[in-house]
Amino acid sequence: MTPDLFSPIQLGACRLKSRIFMAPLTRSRAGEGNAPRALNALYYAQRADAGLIITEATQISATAQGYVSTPGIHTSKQVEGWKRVVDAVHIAGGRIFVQLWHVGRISHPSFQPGGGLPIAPSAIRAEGQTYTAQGFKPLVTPRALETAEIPGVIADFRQAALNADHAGFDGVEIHGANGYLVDQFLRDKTNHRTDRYGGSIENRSRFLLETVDALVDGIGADRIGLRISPQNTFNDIDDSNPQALFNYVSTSLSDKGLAYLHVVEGDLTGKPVSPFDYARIKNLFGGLYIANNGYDKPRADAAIAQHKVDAVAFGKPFIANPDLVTRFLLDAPLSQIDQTTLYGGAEKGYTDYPLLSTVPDSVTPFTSQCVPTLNRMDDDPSKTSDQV
Ligand code: 8OZ
Repeated sequence: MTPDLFSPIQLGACRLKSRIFMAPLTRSRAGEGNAPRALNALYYAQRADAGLIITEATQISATAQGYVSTPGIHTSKQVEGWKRVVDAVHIAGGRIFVQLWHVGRISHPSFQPGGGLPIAPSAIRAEGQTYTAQGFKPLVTPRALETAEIPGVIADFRQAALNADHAGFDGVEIHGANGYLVDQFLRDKTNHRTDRYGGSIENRSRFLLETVDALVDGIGADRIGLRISPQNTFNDIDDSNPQALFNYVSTSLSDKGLAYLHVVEGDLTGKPVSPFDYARIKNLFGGLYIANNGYDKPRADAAIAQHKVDAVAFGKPFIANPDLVTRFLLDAPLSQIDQTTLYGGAEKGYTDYPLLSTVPDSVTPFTSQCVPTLNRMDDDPSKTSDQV
């Protein structure tokens, strides 16, 4: 049978009910201490019909934040908040991965411990602004990480994955896209290092590959996905040869057994892009390929039927349509997003988008299932980091 968006799929340890995934979406509505709150649990539970939810980008450490009110997963309060989100999604029959994020240079001293400079592979300022508690502020020239500091940042990613496991997440997605820290190491516009983390493609990929290995060691490969955006120039990032870079990354990941590779295709800024062979990335990686950026239902179904992609992550459609899966099934019209309520605030434009008023008895034939977490830490506090 030809697969389509509604064909179940095995993703790592999870049997997912459909190939309609919810893409990570920054909404800047975390509670006190950047901890998820009841409102966030409701928002995600409303969208639990997705085959898989990938949460909004979530900072892994105190230096990882770059925007106001984004959630973290490095304090005990944040992990407790996420537990409630995960439980709500599971009770509603959904499955959920958390996106692990370090913004690198896309930050501001007001987010940094002691008001220090943001960290990055190289001391190169990004053109642009970020939204702080005091409004929009220009990005600053970051501080280049010392070689000896890099294992500590990788350890923060690993600890965040362990914290995610503790919160009950079905898995994690490494945010390697959109010009944040991992992407800043990968691409040659932002990485001018002369140590073993800079220069050649192999060296620029080292930070990502060491991070993947640390997470595999922590929670197991089949619970780890990676998001990349080879052609994206959002956040003032670029590369002189993205095809060669991401061919190497895909090949290097091919024997690691990861759950999936999630690819933002094209450029989020809307700039025209040069030809790029995404099929080659899929083939070299060899595992599940999740596509994202501007897909609608017909295009997604066609790409799945032609085996160009295994699943599609939908972003904006999931903001305005908590029942997107039902609407796709019924070919019902979609609500449009309200641009003014994308970031910050509370219920308005977040948990108050309408559902269809009439829904058939059974729209999702079964729920997604994951095998019990293999490496779940028990409740012995000595097994958790001092951050949790
Ligand atoms: C929009 C606004 C703030 C952050 C990304 C985490 O691009 C983001 C983001 C998007 O991945």
